[in-house]
Amino acid sequence: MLYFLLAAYNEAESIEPVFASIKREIGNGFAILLVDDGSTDLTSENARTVSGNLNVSLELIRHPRNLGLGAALRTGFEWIGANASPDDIVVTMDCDDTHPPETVRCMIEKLESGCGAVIASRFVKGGFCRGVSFARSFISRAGSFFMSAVFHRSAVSDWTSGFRAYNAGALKKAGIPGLMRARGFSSQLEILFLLLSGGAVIGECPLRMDYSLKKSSSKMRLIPLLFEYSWVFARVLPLMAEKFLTSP
Ligand SMILES: Nc1nc2c(ncn2[C@@H]2O[C@H](COP(=O)(O)OP(=O)(O)O)[C@@H](O)[C@H]2O)c(=O)[nH]1
Ligand SMILES: [Mg+2]
Repeated sequence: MLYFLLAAYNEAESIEPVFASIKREIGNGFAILLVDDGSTDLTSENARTVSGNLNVSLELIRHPRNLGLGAALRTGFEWIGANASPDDIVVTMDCDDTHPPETVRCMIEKLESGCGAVIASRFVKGGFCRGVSFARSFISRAGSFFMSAVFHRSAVSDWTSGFRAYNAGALKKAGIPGLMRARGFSSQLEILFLLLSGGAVIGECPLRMDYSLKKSSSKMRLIPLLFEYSWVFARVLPLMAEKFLTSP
């Protein structure tokens, strides 16, 4: 089974285009697992209506209040752990209509060839992100460049893209969600660290992303996020260092 795990916070406007583009691209044989993280708009209501109209299978989980992206992903992975089988595939995407589902085909192929997870990367050949501010683009690129230089054996080029496909068995093997602690956006980095330190092979596919399609405003807050990253680093670095920083 193919699951689309969408963590959403106040994405009412994007629900229809996101569900419709997944349906257009994938057809049948998938389910959407939406974690509505305490939205104050019509995110959940729209999800129910649109999934009914499009005949899409929907599992909706609601947090009573906003707990953060990491907490929502954790809830989603808990559901996957309890309901999916090890061969199932979990795709995480932003619920803001900026992640093109066409990329999923390439991601599934790489999972089938043995990767534990596949990242839709802005920074591999053929990938790009247009419509984003110069400052933000520079920071993501420089951050990922730095990480790839330090952990060059990982072959990861885009450390913070939230558009990923995971093998459900690989998540379990890496202790996800049990070992997840990050509650915010830094959870994406934490998940990758947990997979890599557990020995998973990570693949990448080019992500062609048009950020100007985004309907909601960005919920990413840079300064708190930098603090969160330092905390994730401090916690997981010892595990990573053992595998990636010692001589081969
Ligand atoms: N569950 C949950 N999801 C969130 C939260 N903040 C953002 N998101 C979702 O995480 C994804 C990424 O957020 P987004 O604003 O698109 O960040 P950007 O793409 O980095 O500008 C979107 O699908 C949001 O709806 C949150 O507090 N809780
Ligand atoms: Mg986004």
